[in-house]
Amino acid sequence: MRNVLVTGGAGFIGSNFVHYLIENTDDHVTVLDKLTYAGNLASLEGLPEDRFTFVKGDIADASVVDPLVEASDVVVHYAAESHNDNSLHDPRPFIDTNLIGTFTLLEAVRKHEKRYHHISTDEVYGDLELDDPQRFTEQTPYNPSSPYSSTKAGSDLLVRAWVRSFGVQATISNCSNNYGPYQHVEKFIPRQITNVLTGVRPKLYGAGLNVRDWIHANDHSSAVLTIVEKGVIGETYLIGADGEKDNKSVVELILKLTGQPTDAYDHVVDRAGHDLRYAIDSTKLRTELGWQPQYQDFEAGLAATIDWYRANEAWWRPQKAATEAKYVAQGQ
Ligand code: NAD
Ligand code: TDX
Repeated sequence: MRNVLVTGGAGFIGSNFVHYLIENTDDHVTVLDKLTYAGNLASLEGLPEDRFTFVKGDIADASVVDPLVEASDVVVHYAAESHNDNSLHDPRPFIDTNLIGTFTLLEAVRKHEKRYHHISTDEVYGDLELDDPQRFTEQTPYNPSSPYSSTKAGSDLLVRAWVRSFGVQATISNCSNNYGPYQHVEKFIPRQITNVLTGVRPKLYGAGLNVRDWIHANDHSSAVLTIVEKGVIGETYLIGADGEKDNKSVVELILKLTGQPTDAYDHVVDRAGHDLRYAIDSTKLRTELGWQPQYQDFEAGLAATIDWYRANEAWWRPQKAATEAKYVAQGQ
């Protein structure tokens, strides 16, 4: 049995990973999470008490981080400020958590000589043209666009430097856009699902031609566990499931699956600096570590996600009105 420290485990992807670890290993999991607006303890309900510990705290606070890292065998670092739109209006928390927080964790894993896995995003590579036949690979140069993605890029580079300069035993993964249960209603897919469920028309930024490469959060979790167990120290692995869709098609599919007319949405003000297209080539992870995604039917995965939001209104309802009001105030 390993002691796994999961930072950001009360957030969307972190909580999915915690459930996945509990179901697929005999590990003990400790979650360190600051419970910002994006953290929700309800996402961790029902976990077995003898295998799960929750600690409320800030990853940028060395006095909290140090003893937790010392007591762990593996650290998997999900905690972040994660929303591009927020980073355009108030970048400071992105610097504090994504850069200083990652630095604080790296110093602790260096001191205590612990295995570390760093969760990152495909957004560090910037964006692609719609008709570019190439996809992002581990060799693509970094070219981030937003305050969010630049702080994630900076955090990845800190990890690379700590591996090379101090011999830290780390791996990095850069994943494409996730969907699934427990995603905050500020994000694209849950915003549109819960808009429909509350009688509000979905909101598409600009023309809606931007493309995202969707992967189910469970497939992200299985990829991360594969890298933690079989990944080569110092290596980066791209995680993706060949799920490219333009935003307009996703909104139309949500409307179809909820029995609405497929044109019942609004175009709203576009995001500043809006990345056009992300696309991941995950050949390295598949061929070198033998990983395969399980959720390859996007429509079925989206339908199951809609069912989850229908069945779990108590989970998202408290955040919905304030999140939507903030968007409306921004013309979005
Ligand atoms: P999220 O915003 O849903 O969750 C982030 C969690 O981190 C929250 O529980 C929050 O309380 C916690 N947190 C924030 N600041 C903290 C701090 N200073 N100390 C401790 N905890 C703190 O984010 P998410 O969408 O689950 O993303 C998780 C990770 O995955 C991030 O590193 C993100 O960059 C990466 N990622 C996300 C996606 C995606 O599609 N959402 C894709 C690729 C990579
Ligand atoms: O209401 C909306 N309407 C809309 O058209 C919202 C909230 C978004 N969009 C568009 C913007 C993007 O093109 O949908 C797309 C997806 O938007 P987000 O859910 O905000 O995701 P994105 O900006 O692509 O970033 C996500 O994937 C990569 C995560 O939030 C990041 O944490 C991750 O790194």
